[in-house]
Amino acid sequence: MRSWPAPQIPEIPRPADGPAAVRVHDSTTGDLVEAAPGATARFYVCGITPYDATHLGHANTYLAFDLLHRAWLDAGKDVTYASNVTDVDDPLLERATATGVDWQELAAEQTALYREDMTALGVIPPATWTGAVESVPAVVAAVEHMLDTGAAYRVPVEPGAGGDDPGLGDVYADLSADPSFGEVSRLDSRTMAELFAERGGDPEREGKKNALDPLLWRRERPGEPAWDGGRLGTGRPGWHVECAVIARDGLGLPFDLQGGGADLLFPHHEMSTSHDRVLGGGGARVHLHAGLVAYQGEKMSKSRGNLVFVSALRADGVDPMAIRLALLAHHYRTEWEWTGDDLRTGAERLDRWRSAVSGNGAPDPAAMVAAVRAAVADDLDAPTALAAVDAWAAEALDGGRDTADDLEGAPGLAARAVDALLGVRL
Ligand code: 5CA
Ligand code: ZN
Repeated sequence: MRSWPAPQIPEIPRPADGPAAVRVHDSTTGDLVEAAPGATARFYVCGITPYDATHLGHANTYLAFDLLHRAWLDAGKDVTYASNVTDVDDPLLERATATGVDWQELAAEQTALYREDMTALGVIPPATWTGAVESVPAVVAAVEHMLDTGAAYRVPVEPGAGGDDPGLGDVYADLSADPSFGEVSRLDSRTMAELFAERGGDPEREGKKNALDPLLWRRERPGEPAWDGGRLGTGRPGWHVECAVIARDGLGLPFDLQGGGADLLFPHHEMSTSHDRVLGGGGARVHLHAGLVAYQGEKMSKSRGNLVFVSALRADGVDPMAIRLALLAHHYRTEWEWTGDDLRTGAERLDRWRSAVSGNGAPDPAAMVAAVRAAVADDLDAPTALAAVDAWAAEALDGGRDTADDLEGAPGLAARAVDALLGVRL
């Protein structure tokens, strides 16, 4: 898919003592780890399912990974970012049916809106951005391979399903073919069973070998879109294998890091990593998850409908940089609840920072820039980074602008650093 325009990342002076190691919280072990210790960084962040996009929970997650992207670029790494759009899946089709719109139109319109929101928020786009629909031939080849190697099996479909070839069943992954299954989330079997049922799984489906075995290929059903599936028969891809294949094709296997909101650790990232493993290359070495944003007392979610949209705030005239600052004021791993105060605080901070960089001179920002770098490299600690800029801005504004101690060119240096490291354009 065509992604959105890349923001300009200003050049800023490199630290004299070399780049800091960028450490993040590995969801598997809970340890702080250097996810990309070498000269390159290859990462995959699960993209949107294009309906009810882009709410502030989505934006919060993508901003967290954008900070990581920027930290890696600042450390001089060659970064490759891949992502997807789940542009065909049960919840999207259900929403289209419920609202009487064509599912393709819904997906296209919401994907376009997401693209606009990401551009406005200054998020660096993925190098490869692949739709589930685009990935069908690659998914078919992968699932055929899994069938051939005994890592998948067919489950008969109900009468009326299966198009011209009802004898070919739906295809499920056989998790027993992967002895490492469970190593990503390390959950006990009861929690796995609960989360699988809650998050799109079908533990009750008759004919499965194991209740947790995930769907790889869903045969054609009356009224549902379907694609040529080669030896699989007509149908559409399962969710986890879609991300497994898109990440593999965008990055190669294994790759450094896979991320998303905390709701994706299980089953989604557990399953997609398992699929990559049986496809022969291992999946992400590190998994990273952002905390879920709540609103009105509950997780902001499409199914509950308690949503605040980036596009609605933009339409109200809110500066996207104020939204960016409102979200970055919370550490990415915390679970927090959005209120009107967040936006007010973000807008006030943006005003102060803009005032601070609007004179000819300002205090030397070198220590502030070092503090921002250190904070971001330490598990993307944006609140600490914002506090460092706040302190510098307070000093710049204290006693009026352009005092004798000021350094000429300091406002520009500070503005470029804030833009490069935090993605806030002043
Ligand atoms: N298309 C799949 C991933 S392959 C999907 O989960 N789509 S989504 O539209 O539901 O969510 C997009 C991203 O936003 C995911 O990383 C998800 O974990 C994250 N997300 C969803 N709701 C919230 C929330 N309330 N707070 C933070 N992140 C959220
Ligand atoms: Zn995904």
